[in-house]
Parts: sequence; structure tokens; C-alpha cells
Amino acid sequence: MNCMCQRWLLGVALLVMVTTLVAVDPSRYLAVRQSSFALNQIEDLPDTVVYRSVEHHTLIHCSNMCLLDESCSSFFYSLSGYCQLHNVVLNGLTQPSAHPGSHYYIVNNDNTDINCGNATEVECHNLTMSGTKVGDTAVYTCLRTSPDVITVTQTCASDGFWTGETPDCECDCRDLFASGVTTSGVYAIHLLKKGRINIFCDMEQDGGGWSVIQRRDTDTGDFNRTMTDYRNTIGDVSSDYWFGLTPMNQLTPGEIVLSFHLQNGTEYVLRYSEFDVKPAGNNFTVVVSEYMTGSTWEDVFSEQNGQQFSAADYDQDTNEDVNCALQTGGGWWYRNCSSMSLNGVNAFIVQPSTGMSFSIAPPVVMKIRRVVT
Ligand SMILES: [Ca+2]
Repeated sequence: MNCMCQRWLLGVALLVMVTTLVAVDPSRYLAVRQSSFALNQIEDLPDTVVYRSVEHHTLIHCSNMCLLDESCSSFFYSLSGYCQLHNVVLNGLTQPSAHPGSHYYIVNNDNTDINCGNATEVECHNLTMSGTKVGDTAVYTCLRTSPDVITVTQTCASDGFWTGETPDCECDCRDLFASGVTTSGVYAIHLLKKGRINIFCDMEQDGGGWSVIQRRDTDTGDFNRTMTDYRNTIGDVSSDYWFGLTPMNQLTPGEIVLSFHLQNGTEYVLRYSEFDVKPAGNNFTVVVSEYMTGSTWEDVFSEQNGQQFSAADYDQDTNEDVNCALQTGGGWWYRNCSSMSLNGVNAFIVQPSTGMSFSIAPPVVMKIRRVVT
């Protein structure tokens, strides 16, 4: 490799280093660009121009010294570690450097190269950026189309920061599905009153976009719990879990699908187009109606319509003799103790036309899809 080629490669490497240094730190508002020329006799520059020189510095240290010093307009750096700060821009110097690997850098004060950094892409938002120069804009748009549509345009300001606040909007599995996520799994969704929370999204069955709010897969979860426990997520969202009444309240209203297996292994499905969990002030009363075609079990869930939630230590059922949650070993919207219990230690479901009760075997899944109006 000849000398000129070697020097050119070193120059490119140094430029990349300095550019990266500036780009990764959005708080930095000065940018440097490498000059098209280099110095010949840097030792001959007057002291009034070279107001500081340091040896044994790295290029990053040298550029930092200049960038953080308001009086620095340009600097020279040689690979030998020599760093020289100038208070002017040395125009008109076209000679190749007498020092192999040495280069001259100019600090831009005209805002043309100010870099606001990459605007952070916020989950559940579509982000489009037109650039990172002063005056450029980044547009954040909530994926959810209604009723929480939020679009915020931020501008790259001369202080190196994006103006304004990034929007805070909700999203669930349905929104993620709409954004192109088609693989089922655990995802972080964002609820306005709950913040970031993990949930299992079913992106493949029944059209995708389903938020799984209950699942008993391995039947190892413990759902014989208190009302306080039932308010929030119980178990592991990657296996057996209960999503929690509080986040359910924020994810509803929507449609719901309940699927379960009987002991003989046959799967049955219940579908309702209206499912809502009211807030804590209403004891998480359930609204379930509009039994749908496609259901393969008789309508039994809507018998719970209007019921408050009961847990082992919180009896809200209508049976005056017992606490259904305590008796069945799991929380539910019990009216009496004899309709259904998907969380119980001995989970069961009744066939209304016969009054027969059937034991349920895993997997059991309850999933909801928010209705966008
Ligand atoms: Ca009772």
C-alpha cells in the first residue's frame, strides 16, 4: 500500500470516528467536519491562533476539548497524539499535511451540521424522520386510530434537542398487530393509566391481535388468591397467568373468546362481542353479552353479566351461604357457585340446557380484542 492511499484511509477512519462521536450524543450541539485541506507547517502558526496545544491525546479527547470550548473554532490532530486548538478557521490552506495521518477539523457554528441525534422511536408509535439538522422534523403518530389518536411533530432545535414532548398514547396487541407484528408471544403494551406492561399476544388465531387476559396451560399457576392479588398480574405471562382486573379495565370494552378443554380433550369455544370490566370503584363488575355464532358451547358466561368480582377474601357473589371463590378455589365474577369457574382449583363449566357440570382441563385461554370506535 502506497503512502497516499494509507493516508487517505486513515483520514476516512478519523472522519468516521469524529462523526460518530457527535452523532451518538444528542446533547452535543456543535458538530465538526473535516476540512478538505490540511496544514503543512502547523508549527509556524502564530500563538494568537494556536491558543492551546496538548500532546499524548486521542482524537476523541482532542475533539471534545474543542467542542466544549466556545473559543475553539478548529483543531488539528496528528496520529502521534498531538492536539492543537485554534480560535479561527484556517481557510485557504491546500497543501497536503506534512504529518502522515494528521488532519484539520473545523467546528461549525452556523447550525448547518447540528445533529439532534436519532429521535427515539417510542413503542406503539409510528415515527418518521426527515433528518437530523436544525429545523428538521420528526413526526410521532399513535398507531391506535381512535379515540386516542395523537400526532406530535417535533423539530430539531439549535440547542441540539428535539422540541416538545413525545406523545404518550395507548397500545395493545391489536395495535401491535396493525403495525405488522404477526408472531404470537409476550409483548410490552402501553396503557395510559398503567404504563408499560407485559402481556401475551395471540397474533395468529381468530384473525390475530388478541390480548390474552387469562391462560392455564401447564396448570401450574396458583389462582387461589386474594382480591389484592387479582387486581394485578398473577403468574408468568409466558405460561400460566391472570392479567389483572385493573389492566383489564383499561383494555376493555372489546370482544372476548374463551376456549377450554373438557377432560376428554375436546376443545370448546365461547365468543361474545361485548365484554367490559368496570373500574375498581364498581368492584370490577363484568359486562358480557352478545353471544356469538361460532361458539361451540352453550351460552353460560353471560349468566355472570353484571356481577362483581369475588376472590377468596372478597365475597361479592349472591350466595348468602358461602363464598363461591373460597369454595371453588379461584376468583371469578360469581353470581352463585354453579355456573362456571375458569380460575378455580377444580375448574368447571356448566351446560345450561342440562344443568350438568363438566370439569375443565388445560389449556384454558381468555383473550380479548379491543373495539375501536
Ligand atoms: Ca357469598
